[in-house]
Amino acid sequence: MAANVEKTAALVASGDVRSAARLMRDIDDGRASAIDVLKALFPKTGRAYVVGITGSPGAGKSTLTDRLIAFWRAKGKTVGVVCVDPTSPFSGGAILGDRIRMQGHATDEGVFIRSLATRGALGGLSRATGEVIRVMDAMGKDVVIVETVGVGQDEVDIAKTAHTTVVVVVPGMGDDIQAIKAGILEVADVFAVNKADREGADRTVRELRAMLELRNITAPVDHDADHTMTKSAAFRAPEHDWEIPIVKTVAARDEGIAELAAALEKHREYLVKEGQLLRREAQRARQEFVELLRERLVRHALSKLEAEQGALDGVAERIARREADPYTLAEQLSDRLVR
Ligand SMILES: Nc1nc2c(ncn2[C@@H]2O[C@H](COP(=O)(O)OP(=O)(O)OP(=O)(O)O)[C@@H](O)[C@H]2O)c(=O)[nH]1
Ligand SMILES: [Mg+2]
Repeated sequence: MAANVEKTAALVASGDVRSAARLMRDIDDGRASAIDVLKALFPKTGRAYVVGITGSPGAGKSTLTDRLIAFWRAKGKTVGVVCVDPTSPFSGGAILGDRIRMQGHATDEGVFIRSLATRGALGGLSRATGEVIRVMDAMGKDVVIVETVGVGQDEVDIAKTAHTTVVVVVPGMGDDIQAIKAGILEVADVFAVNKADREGADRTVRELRAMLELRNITAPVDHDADHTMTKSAAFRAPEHDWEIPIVKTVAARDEGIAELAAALEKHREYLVKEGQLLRREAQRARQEFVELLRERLVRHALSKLEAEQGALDGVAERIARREADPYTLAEQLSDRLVR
């Protein structure tokens, strides 16, 4: 192993903020040296407890995160935060908001905050997020919080890779509660009804509870059943006997945070006791491994193609002109790759 790789890995593992920040930049830029450091760090990871916080824009995710940081810091735990914002690659608007919301911890050495937008990383946002989590884990952070705006499949996937996922909802959605994307609801291990200072919080709690109960008693329902039922059926099967808690919070006033943290802790204990922690890790590992493999194989295949048939653009043009067919080309190439 190159001496500088070893040195960087040792610095990151000792919690050095500057080395960690540089490594994360290298990861973003897709540098090969970053992979070497990640390899060296890998045995030092797997200790952090990863919490995903997701929900609609403006639900109060950053404010909640800020309060959770304070709560855990008071208990002597170190915290890493990854803010993932796929929605504003240019303005960085939400990320700016995230940073402002958490700036009280900016000078705390026990807190490391990092933002990620769509930019960068070859393997996409979810892989970059996984790697940043891993760096924080290697740094020795006890808890890593991942904040994502729950708007698309990408973010849902990211949230799913956390040990525990909090879905933040706000009152006043009234009848629209079924309209929350089933994809987001299905990843919830814990619900936070934030902005509980607003009218309708209890109603939202009741609606969520009714929805969860419905989920527990309904087997998959036909698509032509009534709308509500169809949505509920889309939820993932309950994980054995974990009852999804619903916690009311007023993040802006630091209320309900201890209760939320307690619900998270209870879920962590549940995961450990039921062997689910490893299962979730394996799920994440599987996804990551296949992605890595795909990326490498495609890169390998394309360089082989270029060596044999010229640049990809030329090959594509021949396909477009119907001088070659893509099926045969791909078949031949992958056959030779495997051999
Ligand atoms: N009334 C009320 N307002 C809150 C509460 N928590 C957060 N807010 C406010 O809601 C607004 C959005 O809060 P954020 O924490 O930035 O929400 P977010 O979900 O991180 O937003 P994005 O990252 O942009 O999706 C801010 O103005 C907060 O002050 C709460 O409990 N009650
Ligand atoms: Mg935010």
